[in-house]
Amino acid sequence: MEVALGAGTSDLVRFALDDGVALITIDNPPVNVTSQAVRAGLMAALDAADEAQVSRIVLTGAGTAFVAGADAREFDAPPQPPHLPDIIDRIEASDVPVVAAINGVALGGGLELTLGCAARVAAPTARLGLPEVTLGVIPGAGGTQRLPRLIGFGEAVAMISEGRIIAAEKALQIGLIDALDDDPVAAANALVLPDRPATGALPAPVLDCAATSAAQKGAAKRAKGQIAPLKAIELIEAATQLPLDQGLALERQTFLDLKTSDQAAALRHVFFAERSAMARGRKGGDEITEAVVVGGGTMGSAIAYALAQQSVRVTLVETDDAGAARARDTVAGLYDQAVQRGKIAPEAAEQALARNHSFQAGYDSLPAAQIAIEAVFEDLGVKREVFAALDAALPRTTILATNTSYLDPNSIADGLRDPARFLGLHFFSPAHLMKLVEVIRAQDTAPETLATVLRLTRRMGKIAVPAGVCDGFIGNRILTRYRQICDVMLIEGAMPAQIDAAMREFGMAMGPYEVQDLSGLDIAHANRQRLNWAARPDIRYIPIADRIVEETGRLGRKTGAGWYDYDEGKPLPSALIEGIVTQESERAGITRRAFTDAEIVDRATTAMFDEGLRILDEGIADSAADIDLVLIHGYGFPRWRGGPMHYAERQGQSALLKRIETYSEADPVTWTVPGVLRRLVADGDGLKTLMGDA
Ligand code: 3H9
Repeated sequence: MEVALGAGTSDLVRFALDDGVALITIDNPPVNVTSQAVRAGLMAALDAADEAQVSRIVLTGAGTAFVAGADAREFDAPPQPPHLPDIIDRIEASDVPVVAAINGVALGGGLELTLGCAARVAAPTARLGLPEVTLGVIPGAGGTQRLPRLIGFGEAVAMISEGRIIAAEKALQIGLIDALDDDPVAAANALVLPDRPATGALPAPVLDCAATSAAQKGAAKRAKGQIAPLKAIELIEAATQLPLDQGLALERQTFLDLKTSDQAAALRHVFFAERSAMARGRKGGDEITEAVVVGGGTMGSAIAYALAQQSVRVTLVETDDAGAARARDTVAGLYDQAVQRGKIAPEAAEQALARNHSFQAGYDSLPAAQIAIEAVFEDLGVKREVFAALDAALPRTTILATNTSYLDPNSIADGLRDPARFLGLHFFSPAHLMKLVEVIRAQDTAPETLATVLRLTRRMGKIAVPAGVCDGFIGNRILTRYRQICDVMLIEGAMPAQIDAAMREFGMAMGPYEVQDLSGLDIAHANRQRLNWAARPDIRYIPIADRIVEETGRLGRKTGAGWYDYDEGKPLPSALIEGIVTQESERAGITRRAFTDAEIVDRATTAMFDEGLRILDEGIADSAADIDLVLIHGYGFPRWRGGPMHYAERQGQSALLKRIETYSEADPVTWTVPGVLRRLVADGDGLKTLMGDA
């Protein structure tokens, strides 16, 4: 029997009575987060249960989730009562046993709610965890104190410091839940309660120094620079010493401090930016089942493999039989890797290769695919020939996509029967692993074309960022500017190793010169030639990189040397390169000066922001959050800094304007003040208005 809760409560929490048992259902779609209204509803439901003098309370979630945690959208504001810890304390102290019926994900505050309960039953499909550190906070409603009491120090410290989410079966094995059942509500009703005290009254966990040091090492590797995992480890250690109430108070204070930290703000920003990006794939479009990929190199093969993982049948086109056979080997190699990593059984891999892939030379008898993706050599003439052939061989409705990184998609599309079904799909290598794809709107791309492609990329689990046409689109355009600023710092006094170390310390996955050595110096060289940088009045041309390519033939790791010398793979500063750098300073009449690491980071990140602002202002990117996603997922920008736009925005627009003005006074060619920034500061509008962020 459903009972209405008191006035002032929303219907986000439902209350029903059945044979002396109260069923409390949290119904806050899509994932039942514990917003203020839910918390108020829970308190009202507990009041109603008291009043009805029930013998048991069963707590569950509506839909497919139990509770995904606290509502992260509320984290920017001061916490509003009733607070989750108070609800959990009340549940734990209740004379009437409360049993959690975990019907789906129980994460963060959701799992903490269940830890206050007398017992937990979960559906086999449920997943459980305290992933707070991935949002830059720690469990703030008892997780660091109760979980180690329940499952032991070692399991708890690993789970919480990594933010690891586990399957229900594993949860049963480690004692986190008491039973598994397809119908957790019925099972929670019937469960014989375990004979043990409330979780908070269990003996303090026993410190395990080896587990602590493994967790600290893991955090240093996986989450370098991040505060939350280390704080979480400290709190779990504190649980071994402090009585529950003191441990909880310490945890609460730490949670509240971290909640307002820069790192938490950055990680929340990225979390919501990713959700918005994925949501684009839910806006219509057709389902793709049959694709053609042209070009069986590393990129084309990986794209074909990634498509096939979503049961798309892929025909890979090469120029001749030998090329088609090579492409087959490359794709088979990707399946082998998956087998080696235990992701797929050998027979299943063989079947998938046979079922989902075919390889052919030329364009005869192609299937009527819904999409064709070109991944051939980066040459306008070659690409145009490919599209002319595809246009002739495929139905008029087939979407045609180019995987170019730098060429103008509008020129590639020139001459097509129907340019409305043409666009760019800029995958990042290795395409089956990298989550980012830039989806390039060419001048005639139709909205339906975009919708179908975004639906496909969502299915592939990709973070798809739409972008307009400009040189390098979003990511490579910002990369070019970043590298250019670094080269300016080289000629003015820094050395590659210092810049790399400073950017790595900031959190970039690699420094800019290390990356060039890895990817090859010839690509950027060819781009500078193509854009005629040496003769451009709007660019302060620094000849160092071109001299390295042209005079020394050092193209990076593939030639055994580049910006660095290599000793058995270990990069070492090169006297030859440092000589070229100082020679160029002299030639330009520059007295070299020292740069601090902080200045290097400021200049590099301000340059990325400056270029990003122009990209936004030109309408190339749809939002600042999208730019952040591109840099984080494609270029190693630290997630916990939120991306270059978010990172800059936290510094304040006036400070940024002043900084760029100062740089520009000294070097007006490299630095011009973006008009849009002046406008924002003059109007007193926050950068957020321009950024249109979540
Ligand atoms: C916490 O609990 C702190 C406590 O310890 C202390 C409290 C005092 N908040 O990902 P999806 C939205 S910290 C607000 O697309 P899926 C999401 O934005 C929290 N909104 O679906 C999206 O909205 P929209 C600890 C949230 O099926 C929609 O739900 N918990 C939150 O792929 C669907 O999400 C976590 O860190 C949230 N916490 O995956 C869990 N979570 O439809 C974070 C989701 O408007 N969440 N939304 O775009 C997840 O890992 C995944 O969202 C989940 C579902 C696995 C739940």
